[in-house]
Amino acid sequence: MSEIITRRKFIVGAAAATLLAGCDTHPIKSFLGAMQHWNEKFEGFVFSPNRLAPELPASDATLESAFPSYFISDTIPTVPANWTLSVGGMVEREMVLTLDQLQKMTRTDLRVRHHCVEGWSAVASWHGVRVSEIAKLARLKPGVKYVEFNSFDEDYFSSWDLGSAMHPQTLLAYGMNGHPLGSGHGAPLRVYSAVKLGYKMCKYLTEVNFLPNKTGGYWEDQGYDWFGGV
Ligand SMILES: Nc1nc2c(c(=O)[nH]1)N[C@H]1C(S)=C(S)[C@@H](COP(=O)(O)O)O[C@H]1N2
Ligand SMILES: [Mo]
Repeated sequence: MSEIITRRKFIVGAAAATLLAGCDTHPIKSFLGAMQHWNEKFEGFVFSPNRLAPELPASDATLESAFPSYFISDTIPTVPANWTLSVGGMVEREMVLTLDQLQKMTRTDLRVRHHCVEGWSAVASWHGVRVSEIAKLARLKPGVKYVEFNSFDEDYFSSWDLGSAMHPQTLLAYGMNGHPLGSGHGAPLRVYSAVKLGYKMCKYLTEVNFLPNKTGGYWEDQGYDWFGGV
């Protein structure tokens, strides 16, 4: 536990490095405490499936070289050979999907601001498949209430409420700014969503599991707000 907590997170990108210099503690925790209250109060309204977050024009995009890459391992995680995405849990149809299969599904593009609790934000355009599309193909069994995303770097994971995962602006993204996702940003596949803070959006995805129970998350288990709504 303490080893995990003291592990230094790495951040790449000149702008981010400047922003975070001398910022190894988590000043955001009190902010999160305040947010939790806000989330509980507005959750039902904010995550109504009909309510879309406003998307931003291309002119708002952050220069990609200035978009921070933020990951917990010491070096940039690289894509394992024969990478696939497993979809399972309480579903009628478990699936093992290749990147090629994901890229042939209905594509959704999304440009909204990314908010990291460490104090930076940035804008890019993301391209991928809605999680709701994956759920439709897998056919959820009754009783699914949560979705857990798992990653191949250091057992990073995060669990989400089903409503946020099914939101039309929650994607499994394989592209960024018109090109395939780079290793710094979660290649080959990551979660990107208009409705969650950065740490909820698992990069380097390996599994999506539809579950009846709530699990935690890499940062959530260390005190970050579980809901993590924007
Ligand atoms: N697998 C994995 N996903 C992750 C992380 C990570 O370290 N590993 N960091 C999270 C945090 S704290 C943020 S802010 C975003 C950063 O995404 P970016 O590197 O594309 O900016 O990824 C999130 N998802
Ligand atoms: Mo973050």
